[in-house]
Amino acid sequence: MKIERAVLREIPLRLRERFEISSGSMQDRRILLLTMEGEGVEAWSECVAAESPSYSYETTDTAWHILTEFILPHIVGRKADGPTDVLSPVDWIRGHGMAKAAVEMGAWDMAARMDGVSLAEKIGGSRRPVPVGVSIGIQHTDEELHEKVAGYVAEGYKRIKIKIKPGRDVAMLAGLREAFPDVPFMADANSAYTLADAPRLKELDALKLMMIEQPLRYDDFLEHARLQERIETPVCLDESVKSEGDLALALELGSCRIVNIKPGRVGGFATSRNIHDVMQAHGLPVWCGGMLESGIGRAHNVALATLPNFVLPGDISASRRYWAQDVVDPEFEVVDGTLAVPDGPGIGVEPDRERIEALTVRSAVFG
Ligand code: OSB
Ligand code: MG
Repeated sequence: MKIERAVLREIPLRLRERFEISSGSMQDRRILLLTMEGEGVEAWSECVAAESPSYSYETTDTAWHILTEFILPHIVGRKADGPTDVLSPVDWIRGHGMAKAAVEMGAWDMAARMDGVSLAEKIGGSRRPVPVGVSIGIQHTDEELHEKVAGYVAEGYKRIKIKIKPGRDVAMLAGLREAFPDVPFMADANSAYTLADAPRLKELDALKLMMIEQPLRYDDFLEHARLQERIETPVCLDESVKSEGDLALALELGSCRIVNIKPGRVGGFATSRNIHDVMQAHGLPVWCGGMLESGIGRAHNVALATLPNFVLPGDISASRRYWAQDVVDPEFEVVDGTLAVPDGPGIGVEPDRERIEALTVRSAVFG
């Protein structure tokens, strides 16, 4: 495949509600969208870097820098052997997986469109539809939290993820469990705790959570293993796992029993698939995480979640849970706790080109 031309754009998109996690909060997203043309098709992808370096060291601006200065000039106009070869000229770049993933995932969309098949089919996924959950940011009162949970349960979401931090954890979750005895809950701490908090995290065992996500440091494996030895609630890693090597270490040490795979965090679909396969071989489940994407990134996540070991509901919620108006047509809707997998070519949803053009605050063209 040959990418003849690429356009990187930044668009602002305001979340309907501020989203707060233990490491920061966001409302006004600055989203990078990438369009790549070649082989008679136009491919779309999204870079999931956030505005500030709290979840990851990457930001909208570092991704812009890496993509425009170091990646796109070297991949546009070059003949590649397919999506797994597109980034070969920039193999030397260390880290910056979110910037790299935007190109790699766009190349998969291009390959799918060239074959006239859906992105899900191109990457080998067959689960249809995909089960989904929702992630609720930190709420300041239990009343607000209970109201939100009741609303999402009524909308059919198959599991509810609650963001926690010290001071908004055990008592808050115990209250939720009492009010909603049968709802599948999980908690995500985004690294808000240390091993010294193990006794408090152990109290969560009584609440029968599906898992606790990334309780400890964003780059730590040993302490997660020590914690997992001491609690029954399965530990799920998010931030810590950015490569196959990270996963190997986590499995060797026993740092987790579940992994949240975000294709942007791990550098694209190829590594996502490798992580998926290794977890499957170990008899451990994975699920697809989210980064408050627009419909373009969401379409890529839906495709990934069709792989067989994505047995747990993902953080892939309806467009209207995030945006007053999404940038794709049709928008994503949740029906019976699932999202339909688009079956048109590539990502299978139409980017709203006019609106994207009107929203664009900066663009860079290659080729
Ligand atoms: O830790 O999973 C996370 C959003 C931004 C950064 C980190 C996380 C999240 C979410 C939201 O939990 C998931 C979504 O896109 O719905
Ligand atoms: Mg997380």
